[in-house]
Amino acid sequence: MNPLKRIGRRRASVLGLAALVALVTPGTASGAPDAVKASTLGAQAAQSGRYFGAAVAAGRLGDGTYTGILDREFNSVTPENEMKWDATERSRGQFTFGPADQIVNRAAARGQRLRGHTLVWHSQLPNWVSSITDANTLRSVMNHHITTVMNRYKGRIHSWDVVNEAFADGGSGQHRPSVFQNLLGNGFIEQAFRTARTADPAAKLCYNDYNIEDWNAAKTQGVYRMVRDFKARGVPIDCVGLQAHFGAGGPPASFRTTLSSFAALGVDVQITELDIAQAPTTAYANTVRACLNVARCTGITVWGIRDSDSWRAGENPLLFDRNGNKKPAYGSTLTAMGGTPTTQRADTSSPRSAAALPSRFSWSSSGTLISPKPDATHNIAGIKDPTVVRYNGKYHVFASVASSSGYNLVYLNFSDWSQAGSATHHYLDRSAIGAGYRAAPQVFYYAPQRLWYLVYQTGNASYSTNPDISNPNGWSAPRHFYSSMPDIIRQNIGNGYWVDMWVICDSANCYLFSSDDNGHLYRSRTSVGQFPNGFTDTVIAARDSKYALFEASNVYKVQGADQYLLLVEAIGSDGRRYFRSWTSSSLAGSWTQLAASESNPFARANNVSFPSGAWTRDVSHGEMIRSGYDQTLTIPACRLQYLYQGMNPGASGDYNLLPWRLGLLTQTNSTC
Ligand code: 9MR
Repeated sequence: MNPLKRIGRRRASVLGLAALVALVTPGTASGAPDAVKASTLGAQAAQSGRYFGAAVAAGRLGDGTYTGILDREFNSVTPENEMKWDATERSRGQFTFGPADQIVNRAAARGQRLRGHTLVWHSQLPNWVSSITDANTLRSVMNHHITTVMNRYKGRIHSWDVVNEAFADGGSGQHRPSVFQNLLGNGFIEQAFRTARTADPAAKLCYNDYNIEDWNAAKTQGVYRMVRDFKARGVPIDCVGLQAHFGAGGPPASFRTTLSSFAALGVDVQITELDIAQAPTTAYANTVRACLNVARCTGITVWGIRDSDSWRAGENPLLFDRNGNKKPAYGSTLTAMGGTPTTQRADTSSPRSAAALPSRFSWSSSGTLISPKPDATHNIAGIKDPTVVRYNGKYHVFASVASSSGYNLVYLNFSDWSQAGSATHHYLDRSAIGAGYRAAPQVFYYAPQRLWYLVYQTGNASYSTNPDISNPNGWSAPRHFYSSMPDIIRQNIGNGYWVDMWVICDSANCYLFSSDDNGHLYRSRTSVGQFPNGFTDTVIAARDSKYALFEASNVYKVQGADQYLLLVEAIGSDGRRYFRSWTSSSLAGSWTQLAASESNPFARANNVSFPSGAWTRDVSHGEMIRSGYDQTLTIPACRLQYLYQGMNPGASGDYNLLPWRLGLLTQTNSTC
């Protein structure tokens, strides 16, 4: 946004509809927004509300091929070994969380969900536990272990394997011997689940095992009887994990019966460690189909990414070969979920390779959620240009505050939207950010430096950093990204203003987008290693007429899809603000129209319903609710939400004194 004397609502409204039609290039949007075929596993699984995950090893996170596939294909992560007892509590009471934290923090920052694996297991158990001989000691050690590990990751793990592999192989259908079984008896599993429920009441608690896929197996029946008994007696259990380590024949014929029989007990089922010897296409497709056919089968995890990452590497059981190429089973898996595989090449070069987002949008708006809170020294007229991340269980919102004396910034946090109105407003002119013209903030966590960045406009593109997003006093003094306005902007800006700086990074580069209120979107580049320094190579990333490509651009990575989303605010034929949208397969690529016209907008008064009253006709400068919080700016592929500024349609007068307020759009035509 521009803080100076600038185009007002009335001036914009002189644009007639005919003029607008000429300004806006024709959209490519076609028919209805129904069933979208995604081209990655996670995005396609999300179409039915499921996840598609992978076991991840902390030691491989430095391998770019590995993380490239992980971030492109998977929306859930299970630490392969890092949360096991021998990794987390090697000696009694001494907990080590480094490698598990690495996986958890990385996944959380990218919006990937997490499975916890595993709390109580006879294997990978340190000697000091297996050599305990006293039942009371073991019980207290087990409870302490469960509580400490679950507390560490509370709120971040969607499902925990509380007890792993407690049943014996063969025909007995009974528990296997273990130190837990031997000292605590059959009740140890129940004890573990009860402790787990207390430790993290929000996590789903799973019993996880192998060779329980065949309904006719004694082991399956033993587990089934236990779950039935737990449900009958109110012992907390929410899910059964079927590991699904299959031979080349794939799942047994009764696999779907097994899944639906467990589900009928009132628990979710999840395929937790899928791998299949030689990865036959049909075997993978059959496994996936069995899950899709059971409503309570909520997700699938493969036990590794490339064959060379597998604990069964000699059997090549996974979906990617050792070079990271998709194997035939990848295609059959994606197709079985209803997705469309793309060729390897198209994945990196075609701008249309992923269709994770629909081409039409409809929204429902909240009423006004956030209004100015003037104090003795801040006589605020409008609150504007919000940026938001969800981190540590809270929404953290930064916004511009406008008054007759100009623009500065405000910060507030709250745990849910119903609390937004009562949150305290912290004026950031009291921090080292200082007084004077600072506006249009953008916040993100720059993971390589473990620092929060607030990017904003000051006439230049500026930023401050803070190790703790929740500390309003922790921001550093402003620094500039550029020594002066890049030449290409100077040459094209005309009578416009240089506004709305926006940073987004992929694995190699960071890009800084900005607008000139004169029909140009600019893009500069630096490397991830050099950021925040070195922004150069400024180019015009998109151009249109002044009002069709006005300002307030947002650029996001669509989770699980080979797709980026660009939003730019436009001024419509009615003089009202709205958003147009484009997609690209690369941040440096060209942008293809998605929903980009007045009749098919990304978000405009004509595709927004206002159940609690039409308090605005403008859908103006805002920010998407992201699925993570890091510099990749990842958003979900469905059920989008957008925090925006709107205002009383009757308001007029000095632009800086307009009564802007914040509200939240929620997508209503999501297909997943
Ligand atoms: O994949 C894991 C491998 O790296 C470990 O060496 C092994 C040690 O037991 O555990 C593997 O994962 C197992 C999982 O935790 C439980 N189900 C069986 C998996 C394959 O052995």
